[in-house]
Amino acid sequence: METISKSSSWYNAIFHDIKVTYTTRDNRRRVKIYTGITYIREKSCRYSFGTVGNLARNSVLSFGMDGEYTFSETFSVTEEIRDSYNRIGFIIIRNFLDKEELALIKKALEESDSITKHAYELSDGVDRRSKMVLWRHPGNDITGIMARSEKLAGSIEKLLGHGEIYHWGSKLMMKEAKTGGRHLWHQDYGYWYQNGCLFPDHLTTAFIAYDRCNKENGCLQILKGSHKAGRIEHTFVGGQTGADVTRVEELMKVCPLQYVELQPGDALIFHSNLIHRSDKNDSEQRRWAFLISYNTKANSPVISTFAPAYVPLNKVPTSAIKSCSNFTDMTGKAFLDPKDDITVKADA
Ligand SMILES: O=C(O)CCC(=O)C(=O)O
Ligand SMILES: [Fe+2]
Repeated sequence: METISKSSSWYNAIFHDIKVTYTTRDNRRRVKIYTGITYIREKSCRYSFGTVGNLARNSVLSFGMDGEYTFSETFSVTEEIRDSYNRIGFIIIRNFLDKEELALIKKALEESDSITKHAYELSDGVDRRSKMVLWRHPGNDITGIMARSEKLAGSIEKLLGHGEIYHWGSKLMMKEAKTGGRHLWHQDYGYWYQNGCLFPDHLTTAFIAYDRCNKENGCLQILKGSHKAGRIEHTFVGGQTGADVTRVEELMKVCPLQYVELQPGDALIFHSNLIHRSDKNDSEQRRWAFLISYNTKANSPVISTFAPAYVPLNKVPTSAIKSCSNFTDMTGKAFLDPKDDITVKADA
């Protein structure tokens, strides 16, 4: 998110879907969203000053992408954040994990093999394989504490607004340099439907960047607002479940494609019907990311599959992440053996 003061030259620029945050003279914080392309000329800039009116003398205007926020100690899910999520199907929270938290997670992922030894690969339907580790329950190690933390689980509970949430599943997506595979266009609810969850609005995923994610190393791509299209038909393509290609092509004409470029620690939280994909990784940069998914107690599956029925999450305070010293004991996580997953073909 770009923060630009009233005096700096932020005019003569083109923005796509911007959010303008400003302070009025009577010190109230206001937010305006301009969808589509906004060309800010010096003139129209005065005009927006005019329309927003009564700007405080030293007001700071923040221009950010629609749905983008920054984490701070005072961060909480506001009505504005919920509105963004419901309108466009996702939000981005920059700096969600700080350097200290990332360094602790590194101990579990790179200084021990207690998570990565459970990795397996699935064909991407073309010529690459996607490497990942899946687990059903959070457990008590640093990655589980993160998933159960007030800042993640508490925020998601508020964002969904459908009562108590629980851990639906976590993935460490290990998109390796030079070899990492693609993910085809899909909705997560395309396969979670098969796990017997009735309401897509009750399911969401936090994609948390562990490495930097950019176009070069296959960052996530999303079709903004596509969650409003409902569930699209999905079929097997290679080892993965992919959304009906013709329907996706039509939706691409009306739902803008957005590359979600993230720095380590940034989080994207997206609706289970938001259509997304990612490219193979031809770059020298590894792209590892966590995908932590949640469901609500009220939406516990009506059939029995490998996916967990409601079990309390046991939230912990955010400070528990930094005080966690368990980087190796993965008891209770229930790592997935792909042979148990009815929505993928492990041997494809
Ligand atoms: O990590 C990625 O690029 C996409 C993964 C994904 O969408 C999924 O596992 O459902
Ligand atoms: Fe997905």
